[in-house]
Amino acid sequence: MKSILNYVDGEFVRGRRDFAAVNPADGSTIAEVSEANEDIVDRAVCAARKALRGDWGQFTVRERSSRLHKVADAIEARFDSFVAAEVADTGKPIALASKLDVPRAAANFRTFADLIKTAGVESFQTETPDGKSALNYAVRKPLGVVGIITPWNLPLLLLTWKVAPALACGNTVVVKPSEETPATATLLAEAMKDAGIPDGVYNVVHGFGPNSAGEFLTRHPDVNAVTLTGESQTGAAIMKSVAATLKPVSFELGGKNAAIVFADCDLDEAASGIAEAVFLNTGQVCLCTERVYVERPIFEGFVHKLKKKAESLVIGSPMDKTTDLGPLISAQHREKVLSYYQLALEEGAQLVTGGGVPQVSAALERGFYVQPTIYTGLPESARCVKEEIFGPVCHVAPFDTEEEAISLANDTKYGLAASIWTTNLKRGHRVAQQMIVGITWVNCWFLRDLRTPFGGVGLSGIGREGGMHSLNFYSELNNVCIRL
Ligand code: NAD
Ligand code: 6OH
Repeated sequence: MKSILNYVDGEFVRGRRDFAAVNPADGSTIAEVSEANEDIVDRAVCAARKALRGDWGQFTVRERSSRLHKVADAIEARFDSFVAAEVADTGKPIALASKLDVPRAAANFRTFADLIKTAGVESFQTETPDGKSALNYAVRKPLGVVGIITPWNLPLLLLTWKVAPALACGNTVVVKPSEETPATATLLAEAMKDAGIPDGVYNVVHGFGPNSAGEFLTRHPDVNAVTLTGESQTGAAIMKSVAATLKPVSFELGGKNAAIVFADCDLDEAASGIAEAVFLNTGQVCLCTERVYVERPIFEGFVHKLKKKAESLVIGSPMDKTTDLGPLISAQHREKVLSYYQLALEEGAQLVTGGGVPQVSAALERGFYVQPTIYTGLPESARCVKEEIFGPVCHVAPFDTEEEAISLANDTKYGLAASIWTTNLKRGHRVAQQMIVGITWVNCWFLRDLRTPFGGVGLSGIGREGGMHSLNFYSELNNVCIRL
């Protein structure tokens, strides 16, 4: 059986006990993962602290940038291994991992490697009361040791989305990948070695959240900042744990994202776009749409088209290049999603399609598959309309006016993403600007430019990452004021 170990100060380290990594497509155990106890987490944090004082801390920005490009090269050189590891851990289709997850990991490093070289800082010439002046300018410095905690849905993409800017700013990191998907963070350690990143700069500790590696890391007094992508309640738990040491946090959390489809949209484009937004990665993307509001004259036609799209998705082995929909991440998550399928009916939903477990081949019978599912007819107060399900499912409801659509879309405690589908440019701008979210797409979804602000409102997060927003989170600015 393959072992997945912790990575501390450039060495692979075994913990005191193991837990199983399971392939969601067939329920088989793919590796034994070594859980980091508190001592290993402490060693990782100490190694990261020591590395700040070593070569890494002396590197010029140009040198750091060049090494980060080498990390991207090393990921590309190991492309097939990263894809295979990600597919085995998550059950996502190989086509998706090859098109999205692994290329984005390399792109994350290249983007921040380039950005750090050109990033400016603020400066002001300040008039003083005596009629003279002073010069203010800010100096960018690393925060120190950054604790990075990541989820299972896009494991490598989301980990590198934080590791790349943290390293670009000169920090060292200790990462705690999800217990469900430990493989690619560990493989990244090998890419770091290939790229000449000094020992101790990138460390990996495996384990769970509460009373395990996640909590040991976030409460460690020598960690300078914590960044999390995960559930909203995990953000709340981590906030408590960092409170005693006042660490800055950046949280990218859950969502209950809405799409608004106006009667003047391109109906085929909207149906295709929303099918992707609901079902990509089996609905396990924080940005996925779970609420669709459609202007009444096209409601029936839209539901019909979306149903056809859902029913045409190929459910199958993640290793098959034609598969659109893989399994959910775990048996436990499948229980959760199926319980919402049941609840939707109890809350009065009409089932348009799906609602259960699909027929799959004998080899996949122990996998965690569910059907792509569409409901209509729920009241807005229904739990299925309010709570994040995180599966391949949406509820579609009609609306009559623009004002009503805006108010329905915004009626949520979350606020991550929204999409608007219209051919009326003025309306697109007008409605987009009224969405209470971090990201609004018009006639598209999950179209990313890594320089743009990314994050959420309300239960969807704290802060923004992306481009300069990432550089600002992962650095301390020291303002220097000189009397001239
Ligand atoms: P999760 O919150 O259960 O786990 C995320 C990570 O936090 C894991 O590594 C876990 O071990 C760790 N963790 C859990 N409790 C902890 C604690 N008390 N202290 C320290 N660490 C702890 O999330 P998940 O189930 O892995 O991922 C799915 C969730 O993530 C969904 O809610 C989804 O919307 C959200 N998500 C948000 C974004 C975004 O960018 N906003 C992106 C991806 C996923
Ligand atoms: C959530 O599951 C997806 C988040 C995506 C990003 O953070 C990104 O940078 O594209």
